Amino acid sequence: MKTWRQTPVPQLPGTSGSIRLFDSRLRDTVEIPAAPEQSFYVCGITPYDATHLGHASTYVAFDLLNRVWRDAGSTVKYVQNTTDVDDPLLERADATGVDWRTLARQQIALFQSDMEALHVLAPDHYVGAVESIPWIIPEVEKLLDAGLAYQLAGAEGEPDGDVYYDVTEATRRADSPDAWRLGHVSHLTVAEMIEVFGDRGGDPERPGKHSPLDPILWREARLGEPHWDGGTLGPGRPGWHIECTVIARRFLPAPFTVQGGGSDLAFPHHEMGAGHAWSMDHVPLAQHFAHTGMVGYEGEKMSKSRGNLVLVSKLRAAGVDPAAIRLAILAHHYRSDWEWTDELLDASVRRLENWRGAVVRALPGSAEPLLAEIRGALADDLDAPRALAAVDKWADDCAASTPGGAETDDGALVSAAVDALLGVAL
Ligand code: 5CA
Ligand code: ZN
Repeated sequence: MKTWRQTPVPQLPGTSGSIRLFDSRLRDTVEIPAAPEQSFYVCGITPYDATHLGHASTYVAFDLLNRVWRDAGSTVKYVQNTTDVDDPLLERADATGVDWRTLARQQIALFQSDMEALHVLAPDHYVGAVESIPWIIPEVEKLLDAGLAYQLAGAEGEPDGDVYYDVTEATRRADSPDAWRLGHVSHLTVAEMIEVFGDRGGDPERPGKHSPLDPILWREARLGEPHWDGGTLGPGRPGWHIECTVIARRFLPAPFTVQGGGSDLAFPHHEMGAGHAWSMDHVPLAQHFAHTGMVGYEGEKMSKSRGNLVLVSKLRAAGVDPAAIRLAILAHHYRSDWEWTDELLDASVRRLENWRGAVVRALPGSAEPLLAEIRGALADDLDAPRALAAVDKWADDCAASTPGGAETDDGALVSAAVDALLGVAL
């Protein structure tokens, strides 16, 4: 699938070095050494509603990682999926009387234009679930052959043959310290997993499953549902976790450097994806797992299913500068949960004006130390709020000392640094 257009990234003098990143699997901050190549996969949207600030905040967070790696001179391989067939999309299409393909196409286009406006660098591969079906089928067949997946007989009115991943069997066969076991990524207890599984796309109550936590790999066609030829699996469509596992492994090295997404994806999505990958060939999916905090609005997690959304496209249509939206996001550390407010946006608009004003009155010799501070803050677990505070201080110092005029060399360097590292065009 086509990805979005990318704004060019200015080259800066010097380079970033290694980066410290919080790894949710290891529950610790780890050092990721600078290397010629880095690779990451960030779980993409399910395209049934427009991009909200929560999505945007997750993609902006991982965009910082991309920018720091590039600044360190690495070649970065970046893959993102879009879940362009899944229950919520089909339900929304049904409820609104729109063809599910049309809905997906419209929302993907809107998402991509939002990402472009927010200066999120485009992935090298943007891959849909539908286009990955031919790659998924053989992997499900292999899991069945290996005895790590099983088929269920359908209850009344349901077809036979839905394929489930057997988490108990996969855990039982974990035979090395690197091996995936249930809880490997999320560290939830089984009781905690069961509690949230149903709300996060699972079906813990389905009779006949070996464990309530077994996730679906292949869903046999139901009347009126889209389906594809599944070879020995029968006509149907893929489960959610296997989609990302297969796409990631097709386009990235194994293991790749970082698997990313919101904290709501640690379980079951990244947990199960890591399990599927290990079960396929005993190679871990990713070296590190990183998760962003949840953005809330009016007291609750912003989510398409709740409908408490602030849409990037609506803000843009109302004339808000996307750079100010990006600054509002960057004002929070990516791992914290935070609330969107109108005041936050107002403050970000003022901050942007302040920075733009300072570029034309930059103090001689002020740019290099600021560049070092921004690099230092981002290398420390992507501490964007610290980077913003450093630019604020620089802007205030400049405003206090010089009367203003044309952009100086220092102004140009700060402008390039803020653009290249923070993705904010001044
Ligand atoms: N298609 C799957 C991933 S394979 C999916 O979760 N789609 S989504 O549209 O629901 O979410 C897209 C991304 O935005 C995910 O990484 C998710 O964790 C993140 N996300 C969703 N809601 C929020 C929120 N309120 N705050 C921060 N990130 C969020
Ligand atoms: Zn995913």
